[in-house]
Amino acid sequence: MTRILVATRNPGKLREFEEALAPEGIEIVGLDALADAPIVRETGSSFDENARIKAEACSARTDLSVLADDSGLEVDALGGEPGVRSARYGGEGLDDAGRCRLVLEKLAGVPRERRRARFRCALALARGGRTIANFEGTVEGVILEEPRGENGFGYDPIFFHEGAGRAFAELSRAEKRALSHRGRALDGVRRYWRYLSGR
Ligand code: ITT
Repeated sequence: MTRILVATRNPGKLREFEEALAPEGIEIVGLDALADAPIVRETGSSFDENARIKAEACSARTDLSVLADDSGLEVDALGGEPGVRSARYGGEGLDDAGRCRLVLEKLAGVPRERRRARFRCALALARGGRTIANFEGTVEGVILEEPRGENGFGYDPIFFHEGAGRAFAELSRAEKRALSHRGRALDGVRRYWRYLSGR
């Protein structure tokens, strides 16, 4: 069993990592396993850069391989916002539901054909303070008029996937994994891991 530390404080992300990587024989440990976890400022201007910043800072403090995720929602009609600010959109006072409401308010009156959006996920794999591989995944969708569904986290209730015909928050975890930005990026991690282990 290989252990990888996933450098996230987001429980929704952590669960998705565990479920995608367990079948590969990879055991995920969270940031709690790091006695002096660094406070990382996400100062990068891209998802990729922020994933590297998080992965490198944490991997400098452990012998384990570290995977970090930076992800978010880009809404075309909002010029790509919330983008790299997805987790803090609207300020510290808002929770996931509040951030979803804010996006819906900003899109009030915008017709469906102009509500295109995508989730992006950048993953960085680091050892000893250096990034050794990067992975990314994207999924296209449309922002709904009202939140739908109870599953997932973040902006899942307002993100409609046209192929599935449902909001991400209406999908099971396995269904979301098969379609999502993070699922696709994690497919890259799985392939890389199999290659490294000669499978
Ligand atoms: P860590 O930095 O500790 O990993 P975080 O939540 O702050 O956790 P990010 O800076 O990468 O992570 O912000 C990503 C935000 O984008 C996240 O808080 C959600 O609001 C949103 N997001 C990312 N992936 C999502 C998904 O699969 N479904 C819904 N929202 C998602």
